[in-house]
Amino acid sequence: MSSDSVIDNKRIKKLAISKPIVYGNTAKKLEESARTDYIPKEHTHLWTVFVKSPTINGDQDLTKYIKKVIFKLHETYPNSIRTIEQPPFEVTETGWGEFEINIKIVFQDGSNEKIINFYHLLRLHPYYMIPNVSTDNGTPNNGTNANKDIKNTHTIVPAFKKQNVIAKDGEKLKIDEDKGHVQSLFFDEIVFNEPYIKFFQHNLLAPSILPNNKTDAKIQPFSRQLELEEIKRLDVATEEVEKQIKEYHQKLIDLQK
Ligand code: SLL
Repeated sequence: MSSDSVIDNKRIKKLAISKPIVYGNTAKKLEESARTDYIPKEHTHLWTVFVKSPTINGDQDLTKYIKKVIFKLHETYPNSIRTIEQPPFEVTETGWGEFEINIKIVFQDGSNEKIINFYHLLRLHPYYMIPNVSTDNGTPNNGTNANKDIKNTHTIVPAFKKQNVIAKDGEKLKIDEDKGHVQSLFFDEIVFNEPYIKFFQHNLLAPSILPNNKTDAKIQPFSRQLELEEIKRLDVATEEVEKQIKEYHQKLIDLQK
């Protein structure tokens, strides 16, 4: 072994590189007329589940470090394990039901990174879950006109027409009820902790640049502009909370008097 490869196989201590990633699904209702011989009558939706890059270079960036993505569908699907070895890392299918899709991201050889394993709930319908919040009298607040789910810890509420809503855990849910379109997106980051020098140099070194503006919001709604807008909203919210704390603090002092 040459001294070069000994160095190549060293990890870079204390370095963490993060790469942005977007995953989720789009779905649209299938008109009955569209259900041809190839599409069974009971299949009500056409959907695509994907892992993609929100950066300017898009999936070209992803292939630097992602070798393949494995989507495990519900067992009602034939060949339910779908391995995608080149971009776009996606699976398009038709079906009738929502289910958890298991997604595994496998990294390029030489990275020595463990497989990332997670789940995405395939969304076909314009509904989302909100956690039940206890009201002052201790009874759970189920919202109006809402159905309770079995565990009674979440309430299912219809999402508003044509809206972008942040549902639970940062899910970006986009709905166009008239057209029967639903989009459920998650933005996340893959963190490479103490990467190998060679892998870092060949596969991770190029910066991952988010697009500047929202012009391509239809394809992927994550951009530096939106990030800045969100930071501003957070600043406003923080200020408001601080103001309220001060007010309550004053009230408390007055009451004590
Ligand atoms: C449900 N627990 O009952 C879920 C299961 C399964 C979805 C959903 C079938 C596709 C096919 C399909 O859409 N499965 O027949 O090829 O809602």
